[in-house]
Amino acid sequence: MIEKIIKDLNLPELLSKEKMFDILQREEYGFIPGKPEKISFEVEEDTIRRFCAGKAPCNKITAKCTLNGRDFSFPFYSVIPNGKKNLPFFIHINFRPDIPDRYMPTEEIIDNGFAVFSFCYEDVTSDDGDFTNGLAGILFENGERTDTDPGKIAMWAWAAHRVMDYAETLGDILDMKTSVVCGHSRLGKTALVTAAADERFRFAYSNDSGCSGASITRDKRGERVKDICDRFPFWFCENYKKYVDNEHGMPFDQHYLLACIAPRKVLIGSASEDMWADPNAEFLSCVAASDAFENGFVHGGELPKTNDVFFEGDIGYHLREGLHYFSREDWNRLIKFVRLHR
Ligand code: GTR
Repeated sequence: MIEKIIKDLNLPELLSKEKMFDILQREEYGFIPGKPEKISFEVEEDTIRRFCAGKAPCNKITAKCTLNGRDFSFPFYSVIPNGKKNLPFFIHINFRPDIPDRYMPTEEIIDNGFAVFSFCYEDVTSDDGDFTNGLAGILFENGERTDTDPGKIAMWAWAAHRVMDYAETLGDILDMKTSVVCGHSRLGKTALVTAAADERFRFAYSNDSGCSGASITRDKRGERVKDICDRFPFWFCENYKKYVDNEHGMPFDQHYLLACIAPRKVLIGSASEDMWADPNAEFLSCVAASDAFENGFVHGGELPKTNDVFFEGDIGYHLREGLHYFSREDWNRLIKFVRLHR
């Protein structure tokens, strides 16, 4: 049944990672800005006093970058269990700078033996059409973009790369082979772009990322390219507008984004009541990207049912019950997937 659905979608065939990621950047997200010429980190220790009862201090770190000869800084946070080595870790791209946060049960993450870094996406650049502030303001004269210049998702992904630059400075405290980037919704889209662009991320987790994220766009229910370009054109490059009401004309679909992360691991999370994102379309992307992975997607051969968990392959999928939200249940499943594939 799944094979027939996939066949009828007439998806573009998988290409080399370089070709696919070039198309995605040119037509959808814009080209991710380059590495900063210079970067340094300023660390404020114990930002939240007695955090986690002293088990895991929370530090606030400022990344100080020079890019295109101009200075740009943004804050992020680390919570790292004391006295441990070789810790698996998350880089969580979040909606808020709060620690803990309703999308980030920090103490439980720590208790599971992980370290966690996070930043608030709007501390990098605003979530709107203003291209004169934050990182956007450093990149563009007068806030004007060409057709392939980065949208906001590409800029938030760039910031996640800078957090990884910091993680690399911590020596044997972290297990660099178990680095996970994760995010919810628009930031789930961002997590996938982050990992597609940078092989230092060994795992990517997209939670309810839907349209222009994990979901196959062709014949998708809920949000369409038109809806997202009407409300959030600034998340993408200008070229993406060409595909409004022209989804079958796209020389790519979202399975390219997942395939770009191979041979590393990807987990896609859906929520049963999130029809705007479309759980079936998120599942179909995993099926369509499967061949790019050494151990492809292992599933039940039918469209997913609530509480299905398919963790065997290098690309995994789960369908949680409930609404559009990054819940503890999602985190617990993500932790399980990472442990299984570590
Ligand atoms: C919605 C948007 C989705 C999703 C979500 C979010 O309004 O249409 O694509 O990204 O926002 O980020 O919360």
